[in-house]
Amino acid sequence: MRFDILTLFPEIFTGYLGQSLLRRAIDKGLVEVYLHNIRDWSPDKKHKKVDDRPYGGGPGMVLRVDCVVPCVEAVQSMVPEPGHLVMLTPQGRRLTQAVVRQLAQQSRLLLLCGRYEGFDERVRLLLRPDEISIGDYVLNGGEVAAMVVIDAVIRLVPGVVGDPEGPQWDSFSEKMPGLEFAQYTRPREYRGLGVPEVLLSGDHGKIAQWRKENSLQRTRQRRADLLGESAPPTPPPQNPPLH
Ligand code: 97T
Repeated sequence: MRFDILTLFPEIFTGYLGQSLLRRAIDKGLVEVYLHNIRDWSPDKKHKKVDDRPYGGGPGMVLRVDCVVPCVEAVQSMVPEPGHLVMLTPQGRRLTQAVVRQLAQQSRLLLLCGRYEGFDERVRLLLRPDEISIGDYVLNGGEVAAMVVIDAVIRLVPGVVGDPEGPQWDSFSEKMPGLEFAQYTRPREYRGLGVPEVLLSGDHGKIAQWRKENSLQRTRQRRADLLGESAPPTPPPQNPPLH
């Protein structure tokens, strides 16, 4: 799978791209990642300006259409097969594991990262990108959101995650509609806290049963919405501390 990242800040990605899982996927030839600096397509040959003040006034700067559109077109034509264009934006459809699965079907993704007050509206009209938001909060730019997309998508590329059974059992996958069960490892006791006896029993049937129940109980308590249920009743307020 090929990713082309279009950004004004390619350096933001270098630490992440050196990270072990992604690095190994790149080294194994399963994933290719290319960085492109939108500034390289600025029509302003002297100052390389990529943004300008909004028509109508107001705060912030807007990314210029005559910079972004030529950049996307040039990157698309770097290889014969055009990629699926994703624009990271708070106005996009929300990223869920179902969306991640859709994106993982593509063999090439272009991730367009904006900054400032956003893109000139004509970028959307001309390029018709798949607009994606990673959640209802404000970021300083699309770069962190693009890393979230890459991180979630590469897990579904065959061979990237060591154990091919791994991603199937991730939360939000078909086999795990709810949250993961509680995990324990050594030591057997820490500060008076032990490990559920069943996990030490070696009885795989019982262990599977415990995990299923633990997973369901946690999902009910924390994310009842995932089970199509309403949220659990909120606990009564605690008494204020006495001084
Ligand atoms: O807040 C943003 C600013 C720029 C680009 C993307 C975002 C964003 O994406 N998902 C949530 C917020």
